[in-house]
Amino acid sequence: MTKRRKVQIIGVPMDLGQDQRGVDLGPGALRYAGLAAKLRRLDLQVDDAGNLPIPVRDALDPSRPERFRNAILQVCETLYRVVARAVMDGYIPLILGGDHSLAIGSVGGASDAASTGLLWIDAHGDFNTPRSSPSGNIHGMPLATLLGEGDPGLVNVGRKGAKLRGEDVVLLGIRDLDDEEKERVRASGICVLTMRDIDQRGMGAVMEEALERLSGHARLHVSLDVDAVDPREAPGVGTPVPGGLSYREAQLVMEMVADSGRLAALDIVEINPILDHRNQTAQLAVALAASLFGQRIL
Ligand code: 6HN
Ligand code: MN
Ligand code: MN
Ligand code: MN
Repeated sequence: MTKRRKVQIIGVPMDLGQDQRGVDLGPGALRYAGLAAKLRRLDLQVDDAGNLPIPVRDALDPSRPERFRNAILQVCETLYRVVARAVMDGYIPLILGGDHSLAIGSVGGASDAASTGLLWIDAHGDFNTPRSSPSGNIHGMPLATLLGEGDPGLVNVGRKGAKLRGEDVVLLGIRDLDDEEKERVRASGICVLTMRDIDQRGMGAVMEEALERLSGHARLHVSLDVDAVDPREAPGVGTPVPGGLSYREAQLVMEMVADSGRLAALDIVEINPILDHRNQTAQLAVALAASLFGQRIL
């Protein structure tokens, strides 16, 4: 008999990495959508660790953007330790955002003790640095940061230097890269599977390639930016981009990762309940999480 899997939910209501208000409400929206109950029905042990304390944006001086950066750095340091501890205690950490800048802490922490492959599902590449970024928003930089590029303070969160190499990462669902970001992604060695690849080859074949690319890793971290899904299915996001994953394509990604038996950590980020309709986007994310943790149609 295999040991019953344990999941630890860690809420990170952080909205400091971008401009659109409301993404800090994501952890609540996911809980109200029945996340824990849904996973418990899959015979997982689910422990909710509550939310990390996050500085309130309105209490930080907006004329000094470095205060946002410093606050993000502090949150990511804490999240790194919390996630590393969860893994040490035998949990699959499930991190609820908040914006995607939290991945600097979560992906770092999940790879603290053992090497981890990363499947980054997103409309965007999140591969800017402070130099390349047109917006200056840190949620557009976490993947570059994890590969050791950009702000040295953020790069050194948790442990010094890069947390992953390009070959440890697959980007999936991509359809919106900034001009300089495109060059940077191309030079990175990351396997990029864009919406065009999915259109042309179908999601099944694309996911086979993704898992093959990550086959050297016994542990996979899935970082799910919900804006990867088409805005018709997932309207509650701050940076929607048309032409995204269909409901079934997104489900197939989850089902195929589940079949691999290698899921080690999950981030669900960028849900903005203020922009959502009746919590539809959080409900979608809960359905995707259920598939990722092993729910099957038959
Ligand atoms: N996300 N590339 C744009 C930027 O501001 O750097 C958008 C980033 C979006 C980030 O959705 O996590
Ligand atoms: Mn995105
Ligand atoms: Mn993202
Ligand atoms: Mn609307």
